[in-house]
This record gives sequence, C-alpha cells and structure tokens, in this order.
Amino acid sequence: MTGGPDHTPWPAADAARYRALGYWQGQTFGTWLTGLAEAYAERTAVVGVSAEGGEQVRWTYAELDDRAHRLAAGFVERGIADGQRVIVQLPNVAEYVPVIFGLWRAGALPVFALPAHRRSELTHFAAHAEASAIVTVGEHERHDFAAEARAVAGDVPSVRNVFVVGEAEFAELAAAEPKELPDPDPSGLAFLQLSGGSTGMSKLIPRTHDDYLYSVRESARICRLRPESVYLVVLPVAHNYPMSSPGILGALHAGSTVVLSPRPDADTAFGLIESEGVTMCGVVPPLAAAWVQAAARTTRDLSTLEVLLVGGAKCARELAERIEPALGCRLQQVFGMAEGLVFYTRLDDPDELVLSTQGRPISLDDEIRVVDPDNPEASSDDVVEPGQAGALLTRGPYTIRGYYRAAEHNATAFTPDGFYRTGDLVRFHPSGHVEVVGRVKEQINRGGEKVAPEEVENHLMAHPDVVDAAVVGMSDDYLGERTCAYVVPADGAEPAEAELRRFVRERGVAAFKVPDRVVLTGEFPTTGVGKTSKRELRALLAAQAKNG
Ligand code: J2J
Repeated sequence: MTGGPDHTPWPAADAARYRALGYWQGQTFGTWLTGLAEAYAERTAVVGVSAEGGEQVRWTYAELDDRAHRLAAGFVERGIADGQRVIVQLPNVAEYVPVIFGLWRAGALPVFALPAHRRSELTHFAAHAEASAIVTVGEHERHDFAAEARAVAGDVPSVRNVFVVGEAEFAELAAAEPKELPDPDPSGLAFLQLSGGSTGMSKLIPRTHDDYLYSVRESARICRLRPESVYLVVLPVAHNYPMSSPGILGALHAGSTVVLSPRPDADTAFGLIESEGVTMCGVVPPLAAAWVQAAARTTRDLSTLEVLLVGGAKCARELAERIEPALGCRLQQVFGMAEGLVFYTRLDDPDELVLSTQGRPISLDDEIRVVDPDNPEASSDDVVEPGQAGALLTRGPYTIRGYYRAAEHNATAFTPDGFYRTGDLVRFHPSGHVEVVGRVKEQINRGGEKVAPEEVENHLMAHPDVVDAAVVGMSDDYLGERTCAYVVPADGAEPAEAELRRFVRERGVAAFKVPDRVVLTGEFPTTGVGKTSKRELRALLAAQAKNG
C-alpha cells in the first residue's frame, strides 16, 4: 500500500451535478448487462474465436448474460470478490466479454493488461494493484501466457490464482451455478485501465461504473450505433479505444453485434467484414493506411462498412482524404485517452472538419482549458489566446481526478483544481473542433501504442555496458513515430545494437517498447540546467533523416 486513498473521488458538488444532469445513473456493469439481455435476448451479442474450443462461436445477449452470471458465481466461490483486483490478459477471444462481466458481477476490478505485456509489466501491475488473480490463456501466437502468469504469481505474493481460459479448472469455474450476488457500488471503482505513461511505468487509471457507462452511452449515440450495427474489433480488445470509443461496450449498449478479429491485418479483417456484414470498425492510422492499400486489390465485399473510426494517433490529412474513396465508408476521427476525455468528429460534420480535425468532446460538461505550453505547471487560468496552440487540460464527468495509488505523481499530473494535464498540444477551431498539433509530454506514440521513454531508459541502464540512455521518438512514414535510444557506453565498452535490443526484450517488456534503433554516443546535449536535452536529440535525428 502506498498509503492514503486508492483514488481521488470527484468533489461531492460535481458528483451531485453529474447525477442531477442524468450523466451518472447509478447503474453497474452487471445490472446494465441484465437490462441488455432483457431487451435484446435472442440477438447476437458476440462473435469470435473461443480460446476454449478454438472454433468460432456466436453468443446471444441471453447466452452472454448467462455466461457472465456463471463466471461471477465461479469467481466468488474461489474468493474473488469485494473490490479485489484481477489482471485480465486475454487476446481477442470470445471469452474476453463474459470474463470481464463475470468479474464485474463478482464485485472484482479487472486490470486490463495487453497481450503484448510481459513479465516486467505484469509484475508491476500485479504488485502495484495487489492483484489477487490473473486471467489469461495458454499458448497463443507462440507465447506461453499461462507460464508467464504463473511466473508473475511466483513473484507477487498477493496473486493466489491463475485462471487459464482453455484449462479444465476454468471450464469448471465457468460452469458454476448462477447465484444472487450483491451489486457493487456504482460510484465505486469498476476497473483499472492502463495509462500510456510518460514517467516510469504505466500508471493505473481508476474508472467507476457511473463515469464509464456515461461515456459508453454517449459514444454509442454519437456513433449512431443501433441493433442492426455490427462492430468489428481489430485492435487489442483491452485498449480503452476498442473498449469504449464506441467499442464493444458502446456496441452492446445499442444491442449491436460485436465481432472480435483475432488479428488486425486486412486479409483477416476484410474476410470478417464480408462474412459478418460489419458496419463499423475502429483502427489506428497505420492500420487505416494498410487497409486503404489493400482495398485497391481485395475481392472482398466491403459494402456493409458504414464508418471507419481512426484515432489513437494523429491521422494525417493525406490519409484522411483517402479513406472514404478507398473503403466506401464515412471517416470518423476520434481522439481520446484512457484517463477519460474523448473527442469525435460527428457523422454529419462538414467534410473539411472531418478531414482536418479530431472532433468535439463527448459532453457539454467536459471542461477544457488550453494553457501555456511552455510551463509544465501552468494553472487552469494560464489560458492562451483563442485559436492558439497550447497544452490541453480537462476535467469533467468521465475524466479521472487522480491515478490509482499515485499521490506523488498526481500532484503534477493534475492541477490543484482537478484538471488532468493531458500532455497534448492542441488548438481549437472556431467551430469548437480540436486539432492535435503535437505533445508536451515525454511520450512516444508508436502507431497508437504509447511508449514512456523513462521506462525504456531504465531497462537500458540496467545493462553493465551502459552508463546513460535517452530515448526519443523519430518520425516514421508508417507508424508516425518509432523509438531511438541514444546510449552512452561505459569506458571502453561498445555494446552492439542487437545485443542491447535483445537485453531489453529479455527483461520482459512488450515488443513495441524495444528500441527500434540504438545509437552509441559520447555524451548527451544538455539543457541550461544540465539535464539531457531531448529536444536537441530529436533535432539531431531529424537532421540526420533529412541528410539521408
Ligand atoms: C492524436 N493523438 C491522439 C488522435 C489519441 C479513443 C481513441 C484513442 C484512445 C487512446 C482512447 C489521438 N490524434 N486522434 O483511449 O478512448 C494520443 C494523445 C492522447 C493519448 C491517449 C480512446 N488519439 N491520441 O489512444 O490512453 O496523445 O488512448 O493523450 O492509449 O493518445 O492514449 P490512450
């Protein structure tokens, strides 16, 4: 325990206002699913490959509800309840959906790890959240998830159980007799999402039933989901974006069908679009670019596709312009963050705004301030002139007021009056549409996957031949950015690039964090106060790229 409260609740007056406005409806994910199962009982809720049987399954809302009830009872019988944290590390398999609802009904808090995460990240999440269990799969895409989870359980004493979807013990748990369980507090925590991070390891983001369900309902409305819609998940399902923007939860809210694609490539996705009649999908810009290219030569029928959401990283205008002609669907830009705030272009916005902006916020009560970008401690009053670029601050009905068990970090990540410092550099058009023009935070956006330089630097500095490391983003045509590590070697040492990359990978980190490039250097350029100047390192890289 780090002491103090686990999370920072909204001030009572704000909470009362959000309730009075009907944003927070006092509903939990469990009761919400019960209502959906009543309204859409025989409609198809989930289509996906089962990790248990390996075949494609189709579950109706009634079946999903039943599975979630049984799983909840099974988890409770095994002592998983009452706000306990449970790491969920599942690829895009059908069981993902009933498992998270089962945990919610049991009163547990899922912690959403990505399939890319490895031992160092999982250990950190488990230890920091004092998780009591891990839910994962066995061998998948040549990685033994179960063995990794068991190793983490060996390292973190709080982890008592590892449930492996596909093993007999899980099947038994999932077949438990449903029973009445107490409904958790809707204003209490529902789950922990992961932050992209900028300093050190990812922070954990505490979201409540009330606040998240508000963003889900509004996202479903803004994206015009309806019972006939078919939403395809191609990104890792645990990401906040495919979870809620509008994501699987938005689709379920509307009584739509969720189709889980095991992989994001155009071949797999286009096959599913044709066979399932997919109407909507959310992708990151590099994937949109790959799909635009693939669409030119596909024999698949993509005519059901109505909307492609693009977000997670900036969608270049040239790419935006190619999406509608190539894929025959409407482009919808989305700019969001797991901490809360989400912008969408609206489906009836003028083309010019859809192509050149990232949209408008979900809520009229999303409070937005654009402040002095050069002052990391700028207050919510230090606003720039209208239309000027500045750092984006926000607070509102679905944006957290603090990270989980992170009092020290919260003191700088939030203003004293509760605004979250998003770290994004934005400017607003007179129409109220936002344009993301850059970043003031130390973070690298590698095609939508976020990399915290400090985390990678710490891994590099653990190598005996490395005395200092600085990781910066280098611009990349495909991913937008890749990572470059500048490394100062120990006296006389000359570690090879491949060796350093292998070293980082073997410390158990997600593959997307392994530096794309490593450059040995004598020393770093420094700022006036003697800190490594990342700005100069980035400039150096840009100049090198220009000179070929
Ligand atoms: C530029 N930068 C963007 C965009 C996110 C919906 C969509 C995305 C996320 C997500 C999400 C961007 N243009 N269109 O959670 O619900 C960068 C910003 C932002 C950070 C958040 C959702 N869309 N970004 O990407 O928590 O820098 O959430 O602060 O992973 O991604 O990352 P993450």
